[in-house]
Amino acid sequence: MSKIGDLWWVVAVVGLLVEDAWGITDARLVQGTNVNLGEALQFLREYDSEASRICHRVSSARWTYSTNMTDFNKRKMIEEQTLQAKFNKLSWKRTMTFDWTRLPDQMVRRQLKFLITNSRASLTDEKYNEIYHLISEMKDIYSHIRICPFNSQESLFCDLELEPDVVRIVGNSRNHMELAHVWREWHDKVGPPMKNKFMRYVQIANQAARMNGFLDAGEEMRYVYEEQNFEIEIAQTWASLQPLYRELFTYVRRKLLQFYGPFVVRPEGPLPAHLLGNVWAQDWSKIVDLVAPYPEFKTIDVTDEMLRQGFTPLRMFQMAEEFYTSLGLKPMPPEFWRFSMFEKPNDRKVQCTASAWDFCNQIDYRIKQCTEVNMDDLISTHHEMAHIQYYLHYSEQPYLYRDGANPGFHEGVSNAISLSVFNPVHLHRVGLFNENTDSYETNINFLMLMALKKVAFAPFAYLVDAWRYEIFQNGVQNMNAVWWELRLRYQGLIPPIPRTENHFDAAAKRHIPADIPYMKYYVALLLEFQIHSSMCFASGHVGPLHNCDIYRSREAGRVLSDLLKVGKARHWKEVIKMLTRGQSDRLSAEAMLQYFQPLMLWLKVQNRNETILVCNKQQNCV
Ligand code: X8Z
Ligand code: ZN
Repeated sequence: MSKIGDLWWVVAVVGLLVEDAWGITDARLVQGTNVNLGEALQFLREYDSEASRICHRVSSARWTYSTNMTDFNKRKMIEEQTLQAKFNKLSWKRTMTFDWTRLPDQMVRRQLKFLITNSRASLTDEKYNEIYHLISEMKDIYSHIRICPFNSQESLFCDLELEPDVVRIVGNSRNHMELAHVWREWHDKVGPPMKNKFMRYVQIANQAARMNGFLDAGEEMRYVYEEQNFEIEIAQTWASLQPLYRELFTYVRRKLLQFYGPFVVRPEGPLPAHLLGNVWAQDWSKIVDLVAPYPEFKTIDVTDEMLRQGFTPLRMFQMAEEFYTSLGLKPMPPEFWRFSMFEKPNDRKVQCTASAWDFCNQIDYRIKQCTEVNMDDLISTHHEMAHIQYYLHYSEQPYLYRDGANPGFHEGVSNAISLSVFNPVHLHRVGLFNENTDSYETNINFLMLMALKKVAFAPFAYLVDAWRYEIFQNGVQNMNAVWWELRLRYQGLIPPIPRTENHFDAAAKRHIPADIPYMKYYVALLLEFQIHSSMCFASGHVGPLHNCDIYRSREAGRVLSDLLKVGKARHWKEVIKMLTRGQSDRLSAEAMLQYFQPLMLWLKVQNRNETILVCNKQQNCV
């Protein structure tokens, strides 16, 4: 450890307790003694312009690589990223010379706190490089896994990739033997080769966290939420969602039992994880055909109508822009139209996952999407453009505040917009859906589809980091047993084939080897409905929440832009307070439960003769 590090440890152990503006009592991140406000302001000014400049260079290099995947462009990107990592480490060291908690300016304290936290910069160069390489190696293993198709004896044909092959088979196959085969192949191939690397990664991440004064890396991961009771609050939201999840689960289990029979699905037990239409069983919408409440009523899909009307990718983006300007939000800047990638080019290899980009220079904003003319991609254009709206609205903020109020906000906002767009009432208004949107059966079908996406996702989104927190806290022995304990407790799932500690099934989800936090998706899920509900209230909507469309409501637009322009300048609880007109500052499942209320009533009737999944203390679900 460096000299500074040693000194810091002493100060942290002595432990001066300092209260910041939101009551976080914390001295662990204090090392230096400098309390000169002028110097801190000067440092932040320099940091701001240099960080923005470097961020611009990195995003340009990343964009160039993502839209033209050559070795040369990859090298350039890594060079820029390495420079950025060095800059971050230097900035961290300079920040550590201040005693930020004693500076007499709340905004300065806040920015310095962000600079210090969530960083592995406290590690020696050697360990910093080691953890960086471990993560790259794990990501590499993940992206190079190829699996064998069902019924193939020859390894010659073992060339199925996660995307699109495995994802497509798991979504479309209704042959449980094939599904079990693919499940086994994917999980058996991905986990074991990276298990040792992951164990070493846990060790170093914990060392970094402890040097920063945290108990372990899980506590450090949660610290970005700036809320001491974060785990308790979030557990309470899950407790209130659980009854809805259990009703959905019970209904889906009966439908799967009817389809696959009692040798595959236990009538009153947990569900095997391979039958739900998704590699991780996190989104069940691909099996909507097996579980649709009223199969004779069509589930909404406007793709044919879009094709009939001659839609193009460009027109889909123009339509999304018009959605935002109808709310009184901003049009896309000229650079957006000039430089974005709306379609998959056929002369080069590109990274096709849809994404929205902020080039950190207050001018350049782009979307990259291999758009096809279909309904999913229409929703995606609106979703990605919400990210751009966020970027545009907080562009005047200092660099360190140009982000969502907490890690869930960006996704939460974008998904809240999607709730207005993927919505029979809206699609009717924009002339894409001409069927009757009033029928009870169509509404229940629609809510079921949404529940398969959103309600089914809740326990998974919650448990991924619950698992990570537990591993960081209690160690890496029994990693796989702990994973399946949580999968059973929260999702009611068991593996389709026996597992041991030689397996490492959490690694089947990319965010684990890639070191990407996951709780933000759970937070985003709650926020999505909270934001939707507030905008709907502002727009004067009456009636069920799932029928609310904020299109053309300036009032809803104002609620949204007020939230967006704060960025991360204020604590997210203040932002929620603003959003709820002072009523609450908490993350809450209430809006989500209200949205699904008609489905909940329907499910209760369907399940009246069933044993609802219940887990006892040993986490045995019956
Ligand atoms: O990882 C993602 C996005 C990138 S932010 C593609 N998501 C999570 C997942 O795929 O598991 C979006 C939904 C949850
Ligand atoms: Zn997004």
